[in-house]
Amino acid sequence: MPSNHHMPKNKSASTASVVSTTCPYCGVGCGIDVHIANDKQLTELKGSSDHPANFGRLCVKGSKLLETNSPSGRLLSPMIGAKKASWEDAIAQVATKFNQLIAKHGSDSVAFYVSGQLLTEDYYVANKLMKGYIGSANIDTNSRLCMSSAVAAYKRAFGADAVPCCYEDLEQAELLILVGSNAAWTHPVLFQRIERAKKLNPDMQVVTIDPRRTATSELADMHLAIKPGTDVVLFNGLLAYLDNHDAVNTDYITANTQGFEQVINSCKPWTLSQVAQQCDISELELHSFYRLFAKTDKVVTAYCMGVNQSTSGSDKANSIINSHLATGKIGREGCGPFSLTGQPNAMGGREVGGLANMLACHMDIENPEHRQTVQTYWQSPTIANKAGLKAVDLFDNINNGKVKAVWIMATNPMVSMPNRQKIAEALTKCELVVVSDCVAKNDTLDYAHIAFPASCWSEKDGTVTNSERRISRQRGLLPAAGKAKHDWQIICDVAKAMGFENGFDFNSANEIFAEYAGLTKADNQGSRGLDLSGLCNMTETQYNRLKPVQWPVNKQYPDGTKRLFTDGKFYTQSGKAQFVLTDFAAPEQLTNTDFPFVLNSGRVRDQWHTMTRTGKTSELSAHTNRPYLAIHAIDAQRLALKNDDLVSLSAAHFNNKQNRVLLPIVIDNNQRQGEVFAPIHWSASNASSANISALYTDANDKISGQPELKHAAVKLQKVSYQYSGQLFIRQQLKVELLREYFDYFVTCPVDNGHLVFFATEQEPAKIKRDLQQQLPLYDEWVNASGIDLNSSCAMRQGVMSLIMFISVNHNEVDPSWINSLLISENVTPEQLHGLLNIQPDVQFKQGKLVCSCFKVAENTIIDAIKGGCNSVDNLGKQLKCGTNCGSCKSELSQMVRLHQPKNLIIEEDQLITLEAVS
Ligand SMILES: Nc1nc2c(c(=O)[nH]1)N[C@H]1C(S)=C(S)[C@@H](COP(=O)(O)OP(=O)(O)OC[C@H]3O[C@@H](n4cnc5c(=O)[nH]c(N)nc54)[C@H](O)[C@@H]3O)O[C@H]1N2
Ligand SMILES: Nc1nc2c(c(=O)[nH]1)N[C@H]1C(S)=C(S)[C@@H](COP(=O)(O)OP(=O)(O)OC[C@H]3O[C@@H](n4cnc5c(=O)[nH]c(N)nc54)[C@H](O)[C@@H]3O)O[C@H]1N2
Ligand code: SF4
Ligand SMILES: [Mo]
Repeated sequence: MPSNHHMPKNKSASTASVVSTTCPYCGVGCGIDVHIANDKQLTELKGSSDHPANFGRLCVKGSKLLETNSPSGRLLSPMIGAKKASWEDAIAQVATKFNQLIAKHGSDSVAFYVSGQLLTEDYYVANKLMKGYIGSANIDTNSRLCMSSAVAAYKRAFGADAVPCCYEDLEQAELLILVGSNAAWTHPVLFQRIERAKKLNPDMQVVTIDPRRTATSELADMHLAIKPGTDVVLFNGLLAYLDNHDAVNTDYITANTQGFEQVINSCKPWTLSQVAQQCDISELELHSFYRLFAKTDKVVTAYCMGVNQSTSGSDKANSIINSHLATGKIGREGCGPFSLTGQPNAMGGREVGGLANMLACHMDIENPEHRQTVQTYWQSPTIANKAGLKAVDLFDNINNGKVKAVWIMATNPMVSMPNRQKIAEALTKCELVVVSDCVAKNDTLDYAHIAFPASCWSEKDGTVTNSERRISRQRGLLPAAGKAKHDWQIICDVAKAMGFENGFDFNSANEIFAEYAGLTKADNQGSRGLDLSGLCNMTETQYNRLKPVQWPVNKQYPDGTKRLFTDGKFYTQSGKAQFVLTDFAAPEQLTNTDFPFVLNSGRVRDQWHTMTRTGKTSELSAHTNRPYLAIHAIDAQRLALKNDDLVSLSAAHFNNKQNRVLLPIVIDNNQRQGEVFAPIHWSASNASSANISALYTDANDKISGQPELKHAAVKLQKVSYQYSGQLFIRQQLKVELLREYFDYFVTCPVDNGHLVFFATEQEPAKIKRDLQQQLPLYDEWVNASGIDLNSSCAMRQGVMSLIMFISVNHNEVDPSWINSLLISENVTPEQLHGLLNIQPDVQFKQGKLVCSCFKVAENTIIDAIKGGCNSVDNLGKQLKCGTNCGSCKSELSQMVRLHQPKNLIIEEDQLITLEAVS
């Protein structure tokens, strides 16, 4: 039992305890208190009121962690091919093959591709094995797709990958600019903190910069819907404006920075009218934004994937940093350029050296002294002396045969890397593909020769670092399921089997953390900000009790450090921050007459990445139960498309029918014309053709290597099938089977089973026959057919187990209605009649679910608004929606704006914007 890893807050009798841990999803890094009964059952969960990231709040993903923590779908045993294997055999095979390849082809013939969802301790040993023992730097991470531009920009400007700000700065700012961030959905608890700060300080201004209007823009006083990819122009223009209007801080520039002259000269050509034209926004809007920045003392610019995932991602980030350096809006309360990290431990990975172009603990591969420091500390047989392959290049080199074995941990590159076809080819060719994952099936596991079962949240034990440099403990609450082991254990076992007994003889996460903290101290003497010398010699108990703390933690700052650069000193050789020249470059994947639409991509509120965990529960699937392509009404009209029509998407480089992408459209004027948006979450594991990664090319930022995942050029073609339908079924059908039956499908969980949306050319009678054959235990089939409709129900041992509608006119029914009848043992004749003829009971005409916590749906909310409920607060009072996790509040605000009889809120909004301008 891992009970010695617990930090019980209270223990009553011997049966119940409460343990504090952290959420495994986003980079906000919320603390969570979990109630455990009898050391084995997680009974209740809530936000830790004393965790400085969230002070008790949780978003909907965090608050549903217990619902997604079931053992179903877990990988419980090592696998060699399709067969269960012993740990000994699986480890031995991996170690032997790695050693053989290294002996024959050199250390660069093998690689690790890891993840910002590993804990710091896992990451540390993976990096140590590759760089200090195998002797290659071929370890890269999915953070390449996520944070690498932000890292490159910080390093260029500050001499270190050091985030200057803390969360309080977001609340203390008088002007908060959110660039390429949909924080309302992606950093929901931070967003709620911002919302609250704005309420407490009505003078606080929020500006969002995003080609799309999003849930986040609901809070904004000003939204700049810039043309995608033009952020550098916007911020270079800002710098020119600031200089022209005496709004730069000359004292700060002189005392603490270098390179201003050159940069300002390069920005001067960006006049207001030129910026407005290039960014495709009005001069008036632009001017008011620039004025606001110039006149406001405390400004935070927070940015995320709309900035990083671009061929000019590093320059975008540096153009933002330049504006803050020029005005001295950094290193003090409520100020700074603040890159929001996506994954729970993207920051921890950056700390230990998880990227191919860094060494460890913020030391550089190219620096011989740093290499010496690390090798001496590790007492390792070797040390990598040149940068390894970054993600895109790594898969290229698997494809060209130079890299012959890859070990993928805690990431699903088949779905998340651009150019899916190339990733598939690489993994097919690769002599050895090893995958460590906690689930039994995802698109990448399909290619694994050997799969290792990893422990997951609630079992894993170690530390993570959130967006504000805060290290928190993620604690093991339960023993690992089945034969699963912790990632660090698996890595150490392989290392030992490869012959590296000495460096990997760890018995606990604490031992690894101690070694890591020691390395941050080695030869540091203030030269590196990442300094954990204050956490070096923790006992097991101290480690287990570790309170969330922000690095650096050292003699000078024993309780950690909120804000960096308060003294104006940076980690560059001169100690001064560097202005960086940032030239505007258009995205690489440009539209043309054949491929006229920009494809933008991103996240939906309740799903996490490739859905291996959040996709398990109906509660997180109800908000957005299928993938979609959002398109402006005018574009839709031009293509004669209406809501729910299926379109096939293709890109110039993409000519593989098997990998085609087929999505239903949603008309949504929050897109700019000519631009479409699709969510990233769906894959071949749950849909016929919804994984959009195939549409993006390898285009990536020259400096950071981060792929351009927000800007592809695509063509849309309407695709029609004669029939479409919904199949509700108790048991999950294999996707391979669904692929046989339907031309298009997507499957999601509902409370009492599964729902498959589908479209097909196959005749309803044939589909029914196939299903009957497949499901011999489903008896008592009843059918009805009308002009539009075929419906069928089937019972299994007297229980309603299958309900299917097939429609010619593509009509749909409300899933919650059907769900209420599924698994029912006594469906009345009236209900059956209603079912077969699609006549739902009145209470099931509510539309889409908006509030997942209290299950409040769209039409109920609209009725309330029309009935006079004129604010989010009042909706909360009347319907409870938005009053628990708050994730839906920005949508509620949007709905109030849209449905309120006199559109009062819009007028209020405009007033605020006008005030800001004047
Ligand atoms: N619900 C949920 N939350 C998550 C995650 C999740 O999977 N689900 N994942 C986490 C992770 S790892 C990450 S990295 C973060 C990502 O968090 P965000 O970056 O906030 O989320 P995205 O939806 O990827 O993209 C943000 C916005 O960038 C905009 N954008 C596109 N092109 C441009 C451009 O050229 N300029 C500008 N200014 N904006 C542009 C898009 O329209 C989009 O609204 O979310 C984290 N949080
Ligand atoms: N087009 C487009 N593509 C994108 C993005 C985009 O915005 N647009 N965003 C990019 C970004 S920012 C990111 S971060 C990536 C994310 O993409 P991925 O990292 O590929 O997505 P995940 O679904 O989080 O994959 C994590 C895998 O690790 C497993 N796992 C979870 N916990 C553990 C654990 O403790 N140990 C082990 N061994 N396995 C575990 C999960 O089951 C899952 O299979 O996608 C990128 N791809
Ligand atoms: S905001 Fe939500 S997903 Fe992010 S850490 Fe907090 S609870 Fe988890
Ligand atoms: Mo990310």
